[in-house]
Amino acid sequence: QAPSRKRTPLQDKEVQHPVGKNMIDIALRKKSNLIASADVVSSLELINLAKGIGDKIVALKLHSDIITDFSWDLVTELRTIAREKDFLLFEDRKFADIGNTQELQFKQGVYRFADWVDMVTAHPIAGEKSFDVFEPTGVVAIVEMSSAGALTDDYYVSKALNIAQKSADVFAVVAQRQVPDDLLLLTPGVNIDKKGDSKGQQYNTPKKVFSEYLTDFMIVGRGIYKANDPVAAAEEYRQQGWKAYEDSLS
Ligand code: 5FU
Repeated sequence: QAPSRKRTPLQDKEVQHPVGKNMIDIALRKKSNLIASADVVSSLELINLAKGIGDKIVALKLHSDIITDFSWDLVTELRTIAREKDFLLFEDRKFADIGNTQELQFKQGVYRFADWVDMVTAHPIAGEKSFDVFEPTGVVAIVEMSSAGALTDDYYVSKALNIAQKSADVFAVVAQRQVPDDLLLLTPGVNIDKKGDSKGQQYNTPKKVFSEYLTDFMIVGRGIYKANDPVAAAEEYRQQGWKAYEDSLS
């Protein structure tokens, strides 16, 4: 899909949510629109990764339920590193239930995300009111998925965007296309070297997502944490991503 509008620079975006504003401020301070997806399964790997790449990223995206030895010590340490290195903690929980259940999953249980994460992902599948349980945590609505055969077709995406725009807690969406300007666009499925994996993931280059989708932030997982040198890889993605963003301004 050819971009129909010019990109609005990050500093001119009309994002009202404090977490969204914070993301933009961090991006401009660091010249980075990189979100690293830390899909590692131990606290030690996670802490090492966070310390190593923390100053190159805007947010560290987590799947807390894959961490074998998840603990409150881990949360405390992550929060300390996030403060020192100036990035946000982003739990990719992909809530997808009725509001009451999501509230319990968000505030109770082992993870108690409400107590420590800056932003979470949620599917709009259960309707607008299901988003009302996350305040003041920022919500990133999943309106389109990167994987082959995803059910998020044009009809779903337009209905999902509608819900995202109506909710005051949603400041960003995950999608593989340009979205309305009042939402930040976060795009996963980004890798410099690979086209996809054997389980349906599909990759684009940083250049493509910034120039064609006009994404605001790219999400990179294996391209960084599986690299021989994750710190060097994070720097490479940061540079390529920021250059692609700047090129797409003109
Ligand atoms: F919503 C989505 C999506 O549509 N595609 C994704 O890949 C989320 N993701 C997440 O981004 C996924 O759960 C991984 O945590 C990450 C991509 O990791 P990769 O290693 O770069 O493929």
